[in-house]
Amino acid sequence: MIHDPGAECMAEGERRALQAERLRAAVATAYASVPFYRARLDAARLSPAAFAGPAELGRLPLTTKADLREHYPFGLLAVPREQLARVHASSGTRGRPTIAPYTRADVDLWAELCARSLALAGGMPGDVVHVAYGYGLFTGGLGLHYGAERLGCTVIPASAGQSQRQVTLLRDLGAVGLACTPSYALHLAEVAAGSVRLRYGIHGAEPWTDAMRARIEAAFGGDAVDIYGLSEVIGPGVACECREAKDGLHIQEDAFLAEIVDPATGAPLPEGEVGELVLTTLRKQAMPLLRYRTGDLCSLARGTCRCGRTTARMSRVKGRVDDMLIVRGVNVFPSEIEAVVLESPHLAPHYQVVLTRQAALDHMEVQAEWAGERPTDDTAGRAELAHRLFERLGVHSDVTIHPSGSLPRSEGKAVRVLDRRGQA
Ligand code: DLL
Repeated sequence: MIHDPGAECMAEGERRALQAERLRAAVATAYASVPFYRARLDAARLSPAAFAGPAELGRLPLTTKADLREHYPFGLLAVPREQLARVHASSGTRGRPTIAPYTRADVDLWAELCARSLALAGGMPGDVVHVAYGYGLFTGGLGLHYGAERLGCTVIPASAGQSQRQVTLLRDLGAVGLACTPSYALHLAEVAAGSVRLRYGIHGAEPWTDAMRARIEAAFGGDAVDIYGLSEVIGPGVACECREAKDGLHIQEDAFLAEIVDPATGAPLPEGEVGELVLTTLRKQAMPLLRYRTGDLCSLARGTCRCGRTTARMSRVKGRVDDMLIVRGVNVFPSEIEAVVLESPHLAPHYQVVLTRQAALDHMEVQAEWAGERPTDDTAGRAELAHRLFERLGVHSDVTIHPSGSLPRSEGKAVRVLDRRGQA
């Protein structure tokens, strides 16, 4: 089921024209209502009246998280504060929170985009949808909640935590859809031990891999799709995979203009290349963002999808620009470590990476967990994992494999990396 075929299956030319019109309007509004953007555009000698649209996108200055921090909390509003219906905030723990303000129309748009996402996952009106993303300032819980209501579902606002009770509710209330982070889905799967069957899961807010998808789908029996978003831009619902193809996340292009740039230089990259995702909001009122650097690494693909949608698709997020680990000079993404760990049927889908410095050299330890009984002699198992990690990453790591159930489990975004290199 496609929730809004008009928006999601638009002909390419028609979409380009719509985006051009909305982009020009967004630039004009930002210039007229946000002093920060007026100063930026003036400095770039760019007059909204003369702005030609997407062809000239590269002339618009990039906006960064630092700009948001600098104008904390309400310095980038394009409407009077009284017109805000809601404020969420990012889950970041470093420094000031990043504020996500919404007008009533923004909340409405967000609900619409999350309804489209649930439909992408295979959701239908009448479904029981269990939302186990955190409720509160984090956008996951309320975003999917409003989306499921908009689609006409029965929503169970479980929020995160109390996993045993979650499993009881999932079973007793007959949920067919589960919304939570992929790491929490795996934990719930463990607690449910095969007692919960689902039609679909809609998982995001942190990077994950196809190997992890396979584990989640095997545990619950349904489709597990990837949903992407960030608080600053709107929350979940910016993009979502379709259950038919699971081949990239459909970007809601009537609401966002997506580009990929070189994270080092900010220069636009050709289609298909991996770089940093940059988003411009085309319909947001409270805090319109022009060319916002998400910090997320992915690539874009165009063309009609098997599901019938024509929207551009972003690849899974490979990691964040600032999450890339540099270990002895080698670039390492935690997602690559995950892929290697999950290739082994003897290991559980839980892992952690600990970085330390030993004799002035980076030292990486990968901690994994046995899926079942620990073998009496685990030397071969450890050597095998260390070898496969070296083949994939090009850098040596020590491997520890803990007994089943001993690594920490996450209820929200999983903490995969403990970087202790700065500590004495
Ligand atoms: O995580 C919004 C969200 C909630 C998305 C529920 C999906 C589901 P923030 O807390 O502001 O918002 O964090 C945004 O999380 O820039 C990415 O780095 C990361 N992220 C979000 N979705 C994905 C995903 C929410 N599907 C930041 N894959 C983003 C990988 C993701 N990373």
